[in-house]
Amino acid sequence: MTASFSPFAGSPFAGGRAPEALTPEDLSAGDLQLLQTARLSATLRHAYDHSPVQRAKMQAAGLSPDDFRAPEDLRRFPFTTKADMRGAYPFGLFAVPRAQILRLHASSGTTGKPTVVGYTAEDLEVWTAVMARAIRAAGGRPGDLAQNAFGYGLFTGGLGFHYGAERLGCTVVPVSGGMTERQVTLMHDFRPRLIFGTPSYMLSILDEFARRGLDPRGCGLEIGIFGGEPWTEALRAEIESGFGIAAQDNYGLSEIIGPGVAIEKAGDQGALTIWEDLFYPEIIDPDTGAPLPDGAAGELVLTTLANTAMPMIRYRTRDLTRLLPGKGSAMRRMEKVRGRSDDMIILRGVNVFPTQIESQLVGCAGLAPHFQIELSRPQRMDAMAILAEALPAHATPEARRQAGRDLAHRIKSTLGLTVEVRVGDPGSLPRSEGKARRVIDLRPKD
Ligand code: DLL
Repeated sequence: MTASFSPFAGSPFAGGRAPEALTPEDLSAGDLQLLQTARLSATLRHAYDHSPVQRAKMQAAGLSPDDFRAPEDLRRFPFTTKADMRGAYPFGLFAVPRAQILRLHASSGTTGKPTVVGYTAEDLEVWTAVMARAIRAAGGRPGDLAQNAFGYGLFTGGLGFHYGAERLGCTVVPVSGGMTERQVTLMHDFRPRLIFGTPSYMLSILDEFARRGLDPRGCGLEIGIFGGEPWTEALRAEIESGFGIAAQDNYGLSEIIGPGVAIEKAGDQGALTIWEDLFYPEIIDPDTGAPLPDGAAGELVLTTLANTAMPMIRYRTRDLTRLLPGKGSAMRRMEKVRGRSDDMIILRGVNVFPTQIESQLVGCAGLAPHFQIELSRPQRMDAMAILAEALPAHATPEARRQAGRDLAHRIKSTLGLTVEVRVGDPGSLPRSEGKARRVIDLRPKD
């Protein structure tokens, strides 16, 4: 039964052109829309026929795949949410028998059971191809040596980049995240042109270079592809100048495929091209769920166009961004994600994202780029403390007090927030090996 779903069925590309061949340059706006329409229709049909959860949701909304004719019709279909994923734990959203799944991944999330995702052979092929395409678009080339510092395992970062880089023809060093001493030794000795990892882990690597007295700009690196967590232009500047590289952003999430949903192409920093032949984006108002036009800021919603194991219909990512027109391509771009709606802190009536703190802190004189945000409720009022760290050359008590005052002042004048800044000893904050834990919430649970 499941064999009847082909990601290419009914499309102008039926007959087996691999997705890898569908570079943005290949597709006119008209062809892209034809392809999306055919694939959306096939995906809705596949989900309805093979996923009881998705069918029940469509039926409850009084809809069937026959109600879909054009991409505008998609907005009538129900969202899929994290709660649906949890409710279906572990395999309830699969639309193929478990035995056809070749790989499982899971993301731990902050609470409760992990979110489990599965891949058929076709899905792994699509993922590998789109990752190869993404790495190439960011500037990677066949023959490059690529150090992969994303964690291998249930997290999609490690294996996603691994197979994509191999497909492109790179020499992959599968070092994974952590063991930072060895990481630096390998970088120094192997001289990779490319590196992949989380942006916060790159800072840990930078520290290790400094500790060893080695020059991070002297190991031949040219391009880094980073993602897995929100990061700011300030952090990009820190990483680019620290390593002497171009630092490109890559966005993705396990529920949709893993890394590879969108990438900053070489020379186009600040906006990520969404591979719209494989993932269909919408922006909605996070409070009402109402669709918003291109250009408006809101929550990103994604529908998969070629996934077989787990077709995702209108998945609410909770990531906040906006859609921008394509550049040299029919495929639209998205602004760098500034945070997740559920990471937003509301402090005495002011909304703030950890990235806004990062923007103020990174590059502050005397402070290292590491930080954590501590929330507490000392006298029934919420309070925020920024845990920062002195740079070794600025670690005197007076220099720390000054740096703390400067940062508190910057945060007050840009975000309107009164915060306490505690500047610890050099090396006192925990170092990230993957996704950084930014918020420590000490407030009593009510
Ligand atoms: O983080 C997949 C990934 C791995 C993407 C490596 C890029 C590089 P999850 O563990 O399921 O998957 O977490 C997905 O991480 O919904 C965002 O909130 C956040 N995220 C991922 N990439 C970015 C990014 C992977 N470039 C969740 N900018 C997503 C901001 C990001 N947030």
